[in-house]
Amino acid sequence: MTEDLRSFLDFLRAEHPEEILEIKNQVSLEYDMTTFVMELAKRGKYPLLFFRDVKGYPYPVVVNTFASRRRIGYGIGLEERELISGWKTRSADRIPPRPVEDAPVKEVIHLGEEVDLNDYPIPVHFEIDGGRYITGGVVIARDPDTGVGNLNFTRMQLHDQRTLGASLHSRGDLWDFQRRQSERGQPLEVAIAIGVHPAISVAGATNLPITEDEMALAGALLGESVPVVQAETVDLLVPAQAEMIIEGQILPDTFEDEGPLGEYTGYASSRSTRNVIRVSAITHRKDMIYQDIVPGASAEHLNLSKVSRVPRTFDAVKAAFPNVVDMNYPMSGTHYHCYVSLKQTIEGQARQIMMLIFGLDPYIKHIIAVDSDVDVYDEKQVLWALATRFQADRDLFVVPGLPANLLDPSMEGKVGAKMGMDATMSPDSPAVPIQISQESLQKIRKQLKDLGLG
Ligand SMILES: Cc1cc2nc3c(=O)[nH]c(=O)nc-3n(C[C@H](O)[C@H](O)[C@H](O)COP(=O)(O)O)c2cc1C
Ligand SMILES: [Mn+2]
Repeated sequence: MTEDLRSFLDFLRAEHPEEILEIKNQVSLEYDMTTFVMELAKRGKYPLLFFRDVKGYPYPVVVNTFASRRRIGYGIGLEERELISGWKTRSADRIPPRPVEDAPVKEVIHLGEEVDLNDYPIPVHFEIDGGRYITGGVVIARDPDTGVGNLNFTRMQLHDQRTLGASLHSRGDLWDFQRRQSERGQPLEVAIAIGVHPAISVAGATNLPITEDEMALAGALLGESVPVVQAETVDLLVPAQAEMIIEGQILPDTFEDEGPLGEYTGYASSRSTRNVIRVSAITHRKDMIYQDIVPGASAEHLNLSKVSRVPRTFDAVKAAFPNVVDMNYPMSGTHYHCYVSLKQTIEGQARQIMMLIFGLDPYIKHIIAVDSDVDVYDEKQVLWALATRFQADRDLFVVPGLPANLLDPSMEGKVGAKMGMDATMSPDSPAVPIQISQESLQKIRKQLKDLGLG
């Protein structure tokens, strides 16, 4: 496995050059990188983008790292198809980080007054956004009571040269640490790692129980311990091979307006906990690469969260119903849709499974259950099953008043409705799905290859 972001980029250049697109033209810090990502997505293209020349800054910027599931797989050593099943095995044996002396991230050190966040290519993504946002930073912190470490992704707005705004709206572990420190009138020390190996980013987007440190999950996904080094101004260990570290404190009693930011729903959100981070140090490599994640409903923002969320639900569903075959949270439904396939053994089972998924994942709003001949990753097949195996008066159910994601702009109040659609074929249905001849398929596939259309 590769050991840091830059060796991962070298690996892609050498082994999978189609996965990386280098842009030599000058781009502006405002909007251009987002536009590149969104326009390529419209064309069905999701390469990692390496911007050599960002106007006014000496550092290159990498975006779209997590936009393809295949590339996330390359990052953590799993085939795209194994991302769900392999996750469980790979994440089981946690490997704690290993303190080292040699830390490229300390090549340049700025302390106190010398710190200026304006010196780094922190972009503005959308016109509606409140300003420049750090979106690709992994926030490292420790539980103030137990000392257990934590990784987390949080949007951070650049307020001024030494101040960032943050929103801890998803009420994760970082939010809980901050809440407890704030009750004591104490700040919470944080370090923000920018430009890290994909295994660390994937671990950062994972919600482990508060008693478990995601840095040890990063080690498990990497297959070896993450090399870490003591931060300069806070009592935290940070990835020694990161491109950049920002150190600081979340203040206990200071709040400032933050937002809006284009969120994964495809809408701008001003919902914010309005936290303030006072920055005390920045360290980075001399020739650092800045890593950004395009927010909004971008493939990478959505994929990075889904890569650990789907296996968590799938494992629990599969433990109760081994006849569940596959599960997909499709990109088109932001975080609110789920397609699940199963080999139904008793009548009503698809409904039972859908109820379980609603119980396990409060973000899920609409589920389509299909038979195992339908590929849940192929939206056309799922919608074909809905068109041909589903009757709304018989196969649809709605459950009102369940916890839901508060960023859903269609919600009124704090609870939402759930809809299950059973698009599995009834056992007595006389319908026979048409299939093409397997023998002919083998033959024609060869011919298509010869024609350069394979
Ligand atoms: C790119 C990205 C951006 C995110 N931004 C935020 C954010 O601004 N605020 C927030 O509360 N959660 C955000 N999340 C979700 C949390 O990072 C995620 O739930 C994390 O696993 C929580 O970790 P923790 O419970 O260990 O603190 C984001 C996730 C991703 C992948
Ligand atoms: Mn956590």
